[in-house]
Amino acid sequence: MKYQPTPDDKFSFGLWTVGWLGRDPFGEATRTPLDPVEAVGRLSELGAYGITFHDDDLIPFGTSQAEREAHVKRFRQALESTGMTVPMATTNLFSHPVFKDGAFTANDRDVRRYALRKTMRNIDLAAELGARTYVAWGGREGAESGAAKDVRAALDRMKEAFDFLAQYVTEQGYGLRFAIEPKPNEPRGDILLPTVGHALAFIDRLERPELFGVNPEVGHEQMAGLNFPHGIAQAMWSGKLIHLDLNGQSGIKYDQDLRFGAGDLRSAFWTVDLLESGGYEGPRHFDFKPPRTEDYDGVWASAAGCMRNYLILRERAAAFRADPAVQEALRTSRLDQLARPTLGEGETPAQLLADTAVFEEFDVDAAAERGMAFERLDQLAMDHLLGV
Ligand code: 3MF
Ligand code: MG
Ligand code: MG
Repeated sequence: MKYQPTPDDKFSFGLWTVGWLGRDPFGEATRTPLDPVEAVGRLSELGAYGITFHDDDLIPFGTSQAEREAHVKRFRQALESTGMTVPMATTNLFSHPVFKDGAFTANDRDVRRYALRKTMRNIDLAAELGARTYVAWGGREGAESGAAKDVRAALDRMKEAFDFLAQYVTEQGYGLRFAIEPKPNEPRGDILLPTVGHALAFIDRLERPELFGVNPEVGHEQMAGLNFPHGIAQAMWSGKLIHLDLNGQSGIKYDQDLRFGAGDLRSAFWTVDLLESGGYEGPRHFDFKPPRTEDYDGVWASAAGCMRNYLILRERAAAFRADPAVQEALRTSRLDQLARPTLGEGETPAQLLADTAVFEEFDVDAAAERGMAFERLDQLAMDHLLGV
């Protein structure tokens, strides 16, 4: 069947996505709790290969040690019977009121130390279940007012936490890397490491940067008015795109978490084009929320829609790249020239200065008159996207 996902497509979902009960700031839950075991089974039937979780999605906060083991055992059995994997896990450092001022950067030192222990405990479980990526979204690391957070001190504490956790996974011999997930705001008024660019710059300051990458989310970059494909392209260029959260967003507003393909469809097209042509090999992970209007039939339809839209866009992007008219248009727009180094091999400043064709004899007006032909190129993309 066309657009039918298989495990080779590497689609994964957070337990908290299909498991979202529909509680929002203005209304109560519209759905009843979903058993993680059922989530594994349903997602596997739909064609996903992986499931991801926050510690508290799998083992409710405050569970005793004995009960904890029972939860893990049932989950592991579900994984084994379906062949589903756990490519990534993460920590909930935002729901419990203790984290109201953040976790790794909370002003309260005891809260920061507790957050480290909570994270270490779930890292152990992640490693045990074979995860390769550990995501860190600092949802409450931020502030609503100026004096409340000394941002430079908070970044010191953030670095301290990540350096410490990197030391822990290294000492334990876990084959895990961390992926930092940026978000500009919500639930805090302003969140630290708000965009992919901020996160990349932060990673460079860590003691073991090779153990870190980013987990960009479509809607998070778009909430900041940024171009998602450009953000992940820079992460790829830096060798730091190790995971990502795919979903849909319509412009600068609250974190909509629509299913992938909803919202900004053109951005979704370029995202898939880039992932597929740029050599990204990680999971295609969906972090979306089936709207609270939906019952469970709607939840599974929404999850299936994420994967279906990805596969449709993958086909359309491949057709775009393969089209001889597109290849010709790319040349007309001189993308081949952009791929060429600006300087000759080993060319020195003195040699460039001596080359009069570059400056003294360069016909600036003629160069300025050349059209770039981007509109024709973009219309070809549009035609492919629309399937005409
Ligand atoms: C919030 C998010 C988070 C993160 C998750 C880590 C609850 O906007 O996107 O989902 O993705 O905490 O993966
Ligand atoms: Mg989000
Ligand atoms: Mg996310």
